[in-house]
Amino acid sequence: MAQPPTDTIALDFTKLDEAEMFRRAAEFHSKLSSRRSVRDFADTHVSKSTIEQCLLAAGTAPSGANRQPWHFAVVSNPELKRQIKLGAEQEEREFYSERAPQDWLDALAPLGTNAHKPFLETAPYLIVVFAEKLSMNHEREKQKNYYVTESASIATGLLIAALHTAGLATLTHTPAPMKFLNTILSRPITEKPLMILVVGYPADNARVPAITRKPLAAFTSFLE
Ligand code: IYR
Repeated sequence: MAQPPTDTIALDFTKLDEAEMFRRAAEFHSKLSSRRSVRDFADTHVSKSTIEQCLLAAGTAPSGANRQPWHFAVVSNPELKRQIKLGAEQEEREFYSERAPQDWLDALAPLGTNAHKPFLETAPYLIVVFAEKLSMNHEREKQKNYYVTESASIATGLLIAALHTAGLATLTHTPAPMKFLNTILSRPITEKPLMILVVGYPADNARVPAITRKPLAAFTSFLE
């Protein structure tokens, strides 16, 4: 059966000359290359309105069938942050002492990570990203979503870029398993926790591991 025609609108698009295009692309790369995952946070207040603008940027992400299958639980409540820290540290203790194979522990050694996650209480915001496997349609019936992990991950990437552009530090934190986040934050089991984004200012004395990024040729192939 033919699909009914979809409403369309004119695309808002401005064509740039090549020099300007290159300049903007290089500037964006330069801006993003100063982003680092931070594990030492200050407890300095961050304005909610800035976080909201960054979330709006995340919400522009493309998604499977435009279902926008993401939920961001923005946690600044100290008691909830404390519960998340306790839950994450419990998982992490098991990870570091039992679950992680030696090769994984070896791979993490240069980052200096361990089961202690004080930043989960220090940082002003924890943004817990959930991917909505099912959502409600207009008739309040459950409907399956598509490319849920991909869509929510793209939105999260945009969120990280937006927060960095706004001058905030972030950490993607993935205690595994993460089901405890559904319980603490009262999210339905149809939502899969993807990660915790820790957001705030870095501590004054924050240090980060000396890492390098792969050169372009190491992660790209051009088939011309
Ligand atoms: N989730 C643990 C372990 C960890 C795993 C990877 I892969 C990292 O890049 C960093 C940490 C933790 O947060 O300590």
